[in-house]
Amino acid sequence: MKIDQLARAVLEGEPRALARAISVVESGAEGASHLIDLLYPHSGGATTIGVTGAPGAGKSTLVDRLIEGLRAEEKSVAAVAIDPSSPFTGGALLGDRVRMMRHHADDGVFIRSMANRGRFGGLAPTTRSVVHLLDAAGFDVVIVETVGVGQAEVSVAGSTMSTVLVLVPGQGDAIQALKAGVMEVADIFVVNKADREGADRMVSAIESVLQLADPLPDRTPPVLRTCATRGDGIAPLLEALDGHRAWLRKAKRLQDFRIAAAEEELRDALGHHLTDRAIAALDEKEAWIERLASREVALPRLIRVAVRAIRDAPRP
Ligand SMILES: Nc1nc2c(ncn2[C@@H]2O[C@H](COP(=O)(O)OP(=O)(O)O)[C@@H](O)[C@H]2O)c(=O)[nH]1
Ligand SMILES: [Mg+2]
Repeated sequence: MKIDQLARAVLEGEPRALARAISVVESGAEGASHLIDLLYPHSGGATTIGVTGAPGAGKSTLVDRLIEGLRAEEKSVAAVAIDPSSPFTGGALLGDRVRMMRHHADDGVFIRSMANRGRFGGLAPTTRSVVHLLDAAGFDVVIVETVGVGQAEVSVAGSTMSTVLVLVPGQGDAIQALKAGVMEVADIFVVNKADREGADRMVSAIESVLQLADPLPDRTPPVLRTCATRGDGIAPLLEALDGHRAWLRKAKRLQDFRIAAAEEELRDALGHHLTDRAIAALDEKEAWIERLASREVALPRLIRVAVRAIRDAPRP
């Protein structure tokens, strides 16, 4: 199938075309840029939600419940997991296989796991492009599951409209460590596994850190309790997500978010693109790195050499 045909099939919501298009984008195969060029203008209509937290916090189980809740509202949902340690299917094998099977048979649901290739920031290199693609395909909601608790890991926060940080009882230390920066990490806090002891203490720990914010922001993230395995607390979570979106739509915040997300995406992609090109263009790369390690050359000079190498390299 030609890329133009593939793009058309994606826009028509053909599930097999969508799976192929994602593979093209993920692999960076020939045609990936063209495909993104064709589909990106059709994106921007979806609601995007990031779900992040430590491995095992229950993110996939929670996403599964969110899908269920959103389907009940007749919204179509695409979910991408960038957590090779526990993809959706893994959770399904351990847990409620039948429930996931139902999602798989549902045309209004698309689920995909992606490898994050060791990238810092919790996002696979091509995740943002895949989200745009799912958005262009017409899904009402796109959910991205990523691993991370600290600020540095939660780069997903910049790329989805609403970010949910999933914590579990006993993770109070993680929250204390974030201190005042905790506001930037999440729009909604969820204490999952509320069936376990210490959920209330965990909620208080988060709330007390949120109160440390100075100056007080115009919105304090809500702290909710869920038990994803039982499906408890999902309706309030969906309501909180609606509430956050309503807040974003006021006072041009959504537009500010889109501008900030676009800049972050550009910086991220450009950084990788230029790094790859510089490394490819650099003559005797290993020798330069050895010289850097042995203090024969300092970083500013090596950067100048690399930039010159890009400039002098033949056009790709
Ligand atoms: N007790 C309890 N276990 C849960 C809950 N939510 C998820 N789990 C379990 O925690 C484990 C990890 O869940 P998973 O969704 O794969 O976590 P992820 O790594 O964050 O995606 C699984 O065995 C789930 O069944 C919950 O609310 N209570
Ligand atoms: Mg998971």
